[in-house]
Amino acid sequence: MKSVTKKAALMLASVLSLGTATGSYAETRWEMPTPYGDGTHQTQVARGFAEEVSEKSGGKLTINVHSGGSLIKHPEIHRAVKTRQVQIGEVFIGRLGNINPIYKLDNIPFLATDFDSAEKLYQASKPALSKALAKENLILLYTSPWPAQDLYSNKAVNSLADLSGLKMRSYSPTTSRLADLMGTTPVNIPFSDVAQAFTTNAIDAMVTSPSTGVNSQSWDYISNFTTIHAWIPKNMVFANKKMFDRLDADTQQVILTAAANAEKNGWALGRKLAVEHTDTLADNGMTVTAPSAQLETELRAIGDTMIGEWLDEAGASGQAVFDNYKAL
Ligand code: PCA
Repeated sequence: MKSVTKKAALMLASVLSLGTATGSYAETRWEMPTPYGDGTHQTQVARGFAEEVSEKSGGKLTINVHSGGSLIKHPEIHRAVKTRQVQIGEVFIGRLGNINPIYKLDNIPFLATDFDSAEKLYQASKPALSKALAKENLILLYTSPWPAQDLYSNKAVNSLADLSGLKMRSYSPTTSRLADLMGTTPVNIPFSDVAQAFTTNAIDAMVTSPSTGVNSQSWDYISNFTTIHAWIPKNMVFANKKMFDRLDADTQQVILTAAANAEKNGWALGRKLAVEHTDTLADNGMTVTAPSAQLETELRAIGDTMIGEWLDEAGASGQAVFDNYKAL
């Protein structure tokens, strides 16, 4: 089915099911577009969340997960939930950086590079994140992290000079800025096109998780993996506030509990896969190395620049989040 037709059919089905009384209650269906494919832990977490809601609500609310941009493409998911084309959705937070600087914080390099720090940064930024979403009539349900972002290249990278002039994949406004500061040219490529972009030389390098390498079998198209652990970005799942408010209190509570469980599950998986997937890359023949002292120093200096730029852009509320983080 063409995606527009499929979309229309689903929306019609949603409307019809609202009015269909089965037993003593009206059954509701929510459509949940997600950006990444079934092989990623993010989609597994989303499916677990949806199953828990369907089960614990006794079928009162069914959430249909449409993974890999199959119902709505990643760049459109945020707006689709805002405009109630769908009731709930998942996005990579950093993509929304141009809407509100709080979304950019999710991709700032060398601020929170291990999972303990990333959890603190999340706790420190959560009120501001929820507030930013509330302004758009959205309610934050859960976040789920990716393993730390490492460097993929076709040669050993001992210093930034080794990357000079290369085309670097970017996936958010912040990573485009990072590519600039690294002396590379940013090229925006969605996850689904990464393998092809490497084989057609549209890009020469990227910074992403070992999981994304494993999910796209990166050993087929790239040789080196440098564990720079630059930041730990997150996906978030949010619902349209009006649609949420329409549910009865019990169903709302089922969603909130399932969301808290999904968040726990996602964070545990992120931690676990960081190790497992790095091993998988090595097992499949990629050269996995720790960054040299020089590369590390150069990258940290870029991190300092970007933290400074973010604080300038985010103003007093950004400073408050930053101070909260430092205090934790
Ligand atoms: N994988 C996703 C986002 C962050 C990550 O580790 C991607 O590369 O698109």
